[in-house]
Amino acid sequence: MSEEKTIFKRIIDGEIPADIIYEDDQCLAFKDVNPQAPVHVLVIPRKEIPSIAHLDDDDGPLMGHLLLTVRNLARDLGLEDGFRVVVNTGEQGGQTVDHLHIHLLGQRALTWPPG
Ligand code: DGP
Repeated sequence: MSEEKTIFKRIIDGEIPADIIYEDDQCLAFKDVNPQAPVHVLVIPRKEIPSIAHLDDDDGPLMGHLLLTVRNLARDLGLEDGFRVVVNTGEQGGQTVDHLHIHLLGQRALTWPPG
């Protein structure tokens, strides 16, 4: 795990721009730069947690808040026909940014299994 600031921490700190659609004291949500669906949003905690594997036991309320934020965004973005929530974790999980993030994908029929 790198000690350098991640790209998402730089977005949190306002050092690089992002298309932020929601933020509060615990998290922010912004459009993925490489969208895989018409709606592709990332929800990230302000707290620097590298991945789900790095969660502390007392991060439960924060994770609940992130999922409720996903629910609210899905509602606000008109995803009433369904959506997918993905949290890539670690090298084999396809994680490329070492700051925990939840992908919210929608507005197209998503297939299963994923690649
Ligand atoms: P993952 O593979 O789960 O670690 O997904 C990382 C996602 O982050 C990927 O879909 C592309 C997105 N991403 C990477 N860099 C940036 C950036 O600078 N801005 C935005 N908005 N998204 C980024």
